[in-house]
Amino acid sequence: MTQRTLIVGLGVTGASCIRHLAGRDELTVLDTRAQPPGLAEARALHPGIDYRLGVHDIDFTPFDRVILSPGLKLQSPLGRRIRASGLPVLSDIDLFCRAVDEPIYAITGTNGKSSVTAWTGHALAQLNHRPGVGGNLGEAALDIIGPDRDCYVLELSSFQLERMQTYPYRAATVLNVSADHLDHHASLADYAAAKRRIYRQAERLVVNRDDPLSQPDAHAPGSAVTFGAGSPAAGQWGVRAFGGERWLAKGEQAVVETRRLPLAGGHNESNALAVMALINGSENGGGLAALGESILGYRGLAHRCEIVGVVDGVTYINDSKATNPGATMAALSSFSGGRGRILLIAGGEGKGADFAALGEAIAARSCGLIPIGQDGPAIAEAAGRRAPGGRPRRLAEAVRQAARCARPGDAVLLSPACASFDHFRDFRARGEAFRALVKELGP
Ligand code: UMA
Ligand code: ADP
Repeated sequence: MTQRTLIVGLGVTGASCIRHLAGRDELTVLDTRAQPPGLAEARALHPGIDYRLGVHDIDFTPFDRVILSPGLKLQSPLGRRIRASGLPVLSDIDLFCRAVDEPIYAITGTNGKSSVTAWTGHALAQLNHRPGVGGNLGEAALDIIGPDRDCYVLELSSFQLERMQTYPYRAATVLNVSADHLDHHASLADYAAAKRRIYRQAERLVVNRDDPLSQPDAHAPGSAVTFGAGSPAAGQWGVRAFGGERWLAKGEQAVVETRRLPLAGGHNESNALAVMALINGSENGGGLAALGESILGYRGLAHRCEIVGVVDGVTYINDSKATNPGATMAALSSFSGGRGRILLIAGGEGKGADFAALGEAIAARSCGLIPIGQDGPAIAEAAGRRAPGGRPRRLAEAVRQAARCARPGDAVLLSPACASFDHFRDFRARGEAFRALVKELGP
């Protein structure tokens, strides 16, 4: 029977839902924006759909179900009305899970989701699988479905997870949980609980044993395997010394020497362990040795601890995707201990974050701090530095100041701990601006 479906939101997700359901369901599309981004294409391809734009309420009685885009807050007036309507509320990921039979690897966490999703996709391809890779990473899940795929790797946000009904994954992980999005979620506990929903029906739970907020609820039915920084117990993933070298290991078995990993930093050791723990058992033969090799060719994503230039002996690192304090602290740990100082450029839109722990990390390393944007001064205060007054400093001024202060051997690290929306379209635009500013500095 034809379902009468209300799609709420006409961004990347809404547009993918229209493509997926057009011709099957009777569709109505609602967006509170008068000109949502997917409108022109949707109208051209699907003129028969009923579009309700620039509205915050409609009569819900003609519908059988609602597909709710992740960007629309459940706590917004429209979100509340939808939930009060009594209609089943689904996400695009529910449609995805109903549409595919292949194994799904699902990844969430405060930091490292995109990196681990892309890395898992890379490793599966090396192991002769044909993965589809997408979700919150950028390409909507429904858009990556294809006849050639033999498995899928999905990055899932807390916003997607909190509005989902089904979680049928081959393996799922919450990489870590620290404060983020507290302007959307009622509390850190609520945010963590939304993330842990990923474990509800997963066959295998890949659990960060070092992170208290990531632990699955006692009634999660799947089998658990853990990863973490220390020496692993039998069957678990961790880091061990063999012959004086550090290795990523499964129990007693050495798998990959850490110095061979393509990406630096303790957080990338943790990410590599998560990738292998997710895939282990789906190697297509070759066992742990093949699994270890499969992660080595990965080159990392732009805007995550990416070296974008060395000018006059100073290394410039673009970590624009660090949009919360946890990510910036991981970057500080990765680049500390070198021969020079770190000059950290941080600030932007703080999303209600508490900067106390980041302030301590900056103070403990006595690294230079150049605050930018709306909440840069709050980070300076937390680090015990003089908070600049006047108008918020722009990135261009910060890069020029860093270049004047830096000495050969130092690293200038853009790792803002904040969203970019006070001065940029998104983190990519901020990272590209940084790259261009570094290029202007010299050869
Ligand atoms: N919006 C309205 N009115 C509406 C519907 C949406 O004003 O009726 C606003 C939202 O408040 C939001 C914006 O429109 O500010 C976009 O919302 P959306 O749900 O249409 O977003 P999409 O374009 O579908 O993109 C979403 C994810 N965005 C969000 O969750 C905000 C994208 O993740 C994701 O790549 C895409 O689906 C495909 O799965 C982006 C993101 O920033 C990268 N995610 C957050 C993060 O990673 O921290 C969670
Ligand atoms: P997400 O998709 O969760 O935002 P990304 O892979 O895009 O994650 O990385 C976002 C930021 O988090 C980057 O600054 C990156 O260097 C940092 N990061 C990556 N993995 C981790 C981790 N395991 N722990 C802490 N920070 C991390």
